Amino acid sequence: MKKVMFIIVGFLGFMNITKAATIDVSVEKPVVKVNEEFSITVDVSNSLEYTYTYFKMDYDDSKMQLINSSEDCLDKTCLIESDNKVTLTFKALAEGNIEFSITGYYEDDTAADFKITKNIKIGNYVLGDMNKNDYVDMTDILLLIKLYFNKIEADEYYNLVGDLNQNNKIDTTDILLLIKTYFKRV
Ligand SMILES: [Ca+2]
Ligand SMILES: [Ca+2]
Repeated sequence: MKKVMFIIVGFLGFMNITKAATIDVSVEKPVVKVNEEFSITVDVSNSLEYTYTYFKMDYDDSKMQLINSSEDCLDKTCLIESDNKVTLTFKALAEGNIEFSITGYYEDDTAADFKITKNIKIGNYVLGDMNKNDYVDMTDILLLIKLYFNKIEADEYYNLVGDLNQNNKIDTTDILLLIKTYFKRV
């Protein structure tokens, strides 16, 4: 009997852990260029029992700045009551690696028992921009395909901007991601 109780308590404990991980944070691009705008989406729609009423963000505001949001945000605090998704638009201000984190808060101002951290890299190039014209175009796709098949010579710049999935090599996923980026833009 004792054993069964332990199993039940253990299972309930596991359920609680699963429930806690309910805020989803996705960053639009792994690398952005200085002055480029990018979005971060905070999504609680997968939450089994949504109870957070607001969340607080933490990031270096000398490197990125919030310029727009789909919900009310003030001083890095955003309401997330009415909608299950908040889209935040930022502008990259200076080069560097930024830690962006979010903590959910309950109505009585106590913090939820977790924090989500994402890394954002602000560089001096547009990801996927092989021909250096500051945006993703058809020529970039062709150049990346050529690079993949060794038809053009690899260099530091190509390897940097062509690595869309950030795994330190040029692979077919990079080509697919660049095609996706291109069609999203046109
Ligand atoms: Ca380009
Ligand atoms: Ca890659």
